Amino acid sequence: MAKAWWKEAVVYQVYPRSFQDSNGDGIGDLRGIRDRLDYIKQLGATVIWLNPIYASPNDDNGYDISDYQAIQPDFGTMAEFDQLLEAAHARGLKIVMDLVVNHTSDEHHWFIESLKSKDNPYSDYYLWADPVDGHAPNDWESSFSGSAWQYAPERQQYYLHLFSKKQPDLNWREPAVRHSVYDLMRFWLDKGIDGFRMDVINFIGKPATFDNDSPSPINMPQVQDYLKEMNREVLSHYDVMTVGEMPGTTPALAREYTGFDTHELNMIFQFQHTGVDLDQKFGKWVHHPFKLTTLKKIMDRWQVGLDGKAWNSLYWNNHDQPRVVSRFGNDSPEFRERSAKMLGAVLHYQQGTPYIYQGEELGMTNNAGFTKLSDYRDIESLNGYREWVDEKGELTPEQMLAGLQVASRDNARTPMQWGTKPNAGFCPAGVTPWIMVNPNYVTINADQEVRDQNSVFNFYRQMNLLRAANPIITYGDFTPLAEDDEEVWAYQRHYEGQTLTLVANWTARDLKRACAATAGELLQSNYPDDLGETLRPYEVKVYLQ
Ligand code: TEU
Ligand code: CA
Repeated sequence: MAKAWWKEAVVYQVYPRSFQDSNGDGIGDLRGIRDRLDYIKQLGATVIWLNPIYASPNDDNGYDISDYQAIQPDFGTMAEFDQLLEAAHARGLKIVMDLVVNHTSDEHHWFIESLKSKDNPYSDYYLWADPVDGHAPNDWESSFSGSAWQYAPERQQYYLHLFSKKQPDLNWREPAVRHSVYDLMRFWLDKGIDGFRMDVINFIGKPATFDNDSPSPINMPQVQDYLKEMNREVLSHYDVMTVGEMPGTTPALAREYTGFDTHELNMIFQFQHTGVDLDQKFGKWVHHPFKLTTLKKIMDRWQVGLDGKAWNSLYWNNHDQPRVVSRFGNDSPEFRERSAKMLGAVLHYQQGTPYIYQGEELGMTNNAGFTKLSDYRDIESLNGYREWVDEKGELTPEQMLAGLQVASRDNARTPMQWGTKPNAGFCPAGVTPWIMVNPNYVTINADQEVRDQNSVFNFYRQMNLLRAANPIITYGDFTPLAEDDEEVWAYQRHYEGQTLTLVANWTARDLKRACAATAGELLQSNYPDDLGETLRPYEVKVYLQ
């Protein structure tokens, strides 16, 4: 398999709002990120992905962009961005930016113009449709509750918004839209950034007309034409990495979007594994226990299905997902660290580029103490409550609040826990952060974990060092083991005559398994010794032979 720097990368995701406040307004900022670059370097990550930092009215925390070539004032200035990029590059760290071009903010000047009339240069920049019998053209729903159509009296038409009504969808059929996007991409690439994470990029294809028989606007064939054009026009002229965020994809689709010879993207974020515990009807607001075999089968299909043909991204967490140690591990004081390390190893020793979401390397948890609706900030959570409790009345306030505690995106958005100072060192004492700090910062924080050789942080650091030293971790192929086991996750990797074996106990009990027997040199484990076939609670062992 051809080598590439983005295959060997370890990406650290920074959610700028919640990373480090440098000027005492309770909001993380670019200076704050710059001040913490050495921490990211020490962890052994090689690439930083920044969530959107562009000018935005903040209806969806920056995913509603009003100017792609300006910095959100809360975060700083363009000069500070340039300094951040330079400081990162000086440390050998690359920076990947979020590219949000399925939609803009309704306050972007393209939309302001588009709204004015049906015959101006921006009229067709968005997806406008005439009312049908006084109603929206079809029954599509927004990801953030309610209809995906909003009536605009100015044009006496509806516009499409697959997310908030302040996030109108762009019309990619219009060449001027595509070329405007390519221009803004070049603006950032010419500054020297190292790639893009592309927001819901498989949603950009849309049907030419809208009615109730319109095909789903996800994974339409046009998406591939647009991505090939984008690659030809822009990406192929730079040495950058690309990762497309793509809900609703399968390994077969991923082979098309990211195949080594298809000239679209390097890798995608898929969502099959993050769907295992969701409800058919209520989605993320009602959680179900899931079988380990279901989760393993999904991951195995991606591993085997892409091997040699396309490239996987590996993630448990991001700014949209609840904290993995609370979701798939065990966040009780007894098992939090062990299970956080086990989850990290199970993910990072698979084939693909791993993504670490800020705080994951500390084993940060859900449940910051959000008990009432006003503790939440996220539009998806607030709209979800309105839909299921206030409008449909199908969940009680207690049920919905319980659902939010488990699944709200705000679980991942609480401030980074740097130390034991008030506000966890995220912002100065006496300042109210934009969202609550998890009170467990007193025991879970970076200062302590960096010093403690047995911490989750140092386990992640060790994984990154081992990856850099052992090409089998990046390039080895993948064979699942113990596929029908409901308690143990095990697999092997092979590369140039070497075999790497991982065995992990997903339970809080001792287990005995033949596949856990010593298999070469113990490369990494979350216990100080090796009991062979006996696996202790959440034990993970990685052997190299
Ligand atoms: O998310 C897209 C997406 O489909 C989901 O993960 C969604 O955010 C939600 O959690 C479904 O329950 C991307 C961004 O990552 C997200 O933060 C934005 O809100 C969204 O696009 C719109 O730009
Ligand atoms: Ca600030």
